[in-house]
Amino acid sequence: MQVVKYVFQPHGDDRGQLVALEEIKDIPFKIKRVYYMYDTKEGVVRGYHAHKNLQQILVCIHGSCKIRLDDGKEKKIIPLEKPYEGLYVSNNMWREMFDFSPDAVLMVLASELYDESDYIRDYDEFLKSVSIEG
Ligand code: T46
Repeated sequence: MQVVKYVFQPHGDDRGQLVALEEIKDIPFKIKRVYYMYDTKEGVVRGYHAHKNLQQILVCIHGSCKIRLDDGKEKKIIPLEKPYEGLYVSNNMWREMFDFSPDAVLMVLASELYDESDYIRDYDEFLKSVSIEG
């Protein structure tokens, strides 16, 4: 599995840092939705699903967390702890988010609007769908 992590350009000066993200230029898709999670309780694991079409970029803009990616053949754990790093998560990729620090804010840039029918929440169904794909 190839893990695609983006390192964004911080525009730093003596006031501090600013990161700007533009669709297509900095992000490989048009951004249709932004959401973020915060105040995640200790020991919580979120996710446990894949998407049929959705592509996303995950940025832990404050604090830290870990992402487990699983393409049906291989699993990888990717720590996110820098506000200028983004993890690309493609469709057909099982994801779990865990180990959130109490101050973690995980922001997600998404290629599609929210659509419950795009979720694959059953792990066996996910394995079947990726094996059919080849
Ligand atoms: C993903 C990972 C990284 C909405 O109403 N609109 C939205 O755009 C989203 C993302 C969620 N919701 C509602 C649906 C649920 O009632 O917010 C609630 C929590 O969503 P969910 O349990 O799906 O959250 P996670 O953290 O398990 O997964 C989320 C995204 O849903 C998912 O697409 O890839 O973050």
